[in-house]
Amino acid sequence: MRQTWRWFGPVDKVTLRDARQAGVEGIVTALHHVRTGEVWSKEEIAKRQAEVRGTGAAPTGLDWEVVESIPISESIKTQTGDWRAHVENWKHSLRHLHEAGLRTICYNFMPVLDWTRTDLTWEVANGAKAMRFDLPDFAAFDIHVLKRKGAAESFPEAVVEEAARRYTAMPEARQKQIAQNVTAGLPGAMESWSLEELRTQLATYDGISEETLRGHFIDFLSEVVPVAEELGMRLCCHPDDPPFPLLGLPRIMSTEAQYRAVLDAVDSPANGVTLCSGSLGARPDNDLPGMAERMGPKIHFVHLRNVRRDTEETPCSFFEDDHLAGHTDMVALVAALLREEARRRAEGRADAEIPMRPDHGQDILNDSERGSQPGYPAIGRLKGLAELRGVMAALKATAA
Ligand code: DNO
Ligand code: MN
Repeated sequence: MRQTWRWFGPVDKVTLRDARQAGVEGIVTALHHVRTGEVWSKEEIAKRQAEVRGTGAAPTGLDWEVVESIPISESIKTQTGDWRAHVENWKHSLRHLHEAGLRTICYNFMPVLDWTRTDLTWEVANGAKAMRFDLPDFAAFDIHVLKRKGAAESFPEAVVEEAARRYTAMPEARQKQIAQNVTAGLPGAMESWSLEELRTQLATYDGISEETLRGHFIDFLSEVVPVAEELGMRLCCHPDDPPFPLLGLPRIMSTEAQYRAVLDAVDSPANGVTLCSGSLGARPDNDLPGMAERMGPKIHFVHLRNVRRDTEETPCSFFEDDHLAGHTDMVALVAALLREEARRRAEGRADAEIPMRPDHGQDILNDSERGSQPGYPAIGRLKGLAELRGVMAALKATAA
């Protein structure tokens, strides 16, 4: 697998030089500064590409290999307002990226939120800081702080009771912190949303069921996939994180069956999957090595990360464990992905190598002093990548 690394652009506290020292082969980035819905211009793409490559005198030795992500506007997801223009702009961005030589495009179709956690710096036993989703804390926020209508009905009874107990003892600072953390995953969203803003956003999904949202997604894919196919590009959808409904919002990319429905609806080599083991792994019924095996031909990009669930129910609390710890059998998963690559090589495909990146890492050693993006520290990710690299090398050596 091709070892890649997410870089948030020149603002990223983790530099390309750091990435190089972590041993990465390629860069994953996006034009985070372009407003959602707008076209990515050729100029802005070229500028980012040059930044990644470095100058003549100081080349980084790296190139922009995967786009993550071209955001999909809320208008497209709800089919309101300027959504048709946004779809055209998305296609336009694809054409521009193609001209620049980019072929692999990751995106997600999560309404309102990207990844959601209650804690960004939860201390694990050895003192490292991990991201955590705590279901009772999240329920306390949803039911008692946000006071969302119907919130109590969306959690198991025992969680509702625990949430009430926690809320009674919850300092206001913690309530604020959860509210802030819930939207911290939004791309570039360093500023947090107010409760009012969040309520307004949630209201735009009133009456949008899982079925409706899937319909909107398929409509979107029916437009963009033919363009990508014609250009020889690969679109790959990142799963919901966590992979269950939150805040009353529908979630449609959380399970293998949901992926299958969307892959079958718009059948094309350009309609593919970003297999994110950390996101999907928060559900005990997602068998990651099996999913990699069965969806293999459609996997265009891989995020390797591991979570440890507190319980075996869905929804549940979980935290981001070390890459080789947690509940996903990472060795079995990597083995399945390497088998897929071998099949592609046997077919003589030029794109047999699947790009992977260590997705998130814990803050270890002096990571917290850097002020990097939550989940994207230098050393924690370097450690994850180094462990995964070892697994890949060992599996390759024993297969040979
Ligand atoms: C979580 C991360 C996400 C992801 C975007 C892709 O697992 O990988 O932030 O990058 O959702 O669109
Ligand atoms: Mn991911």
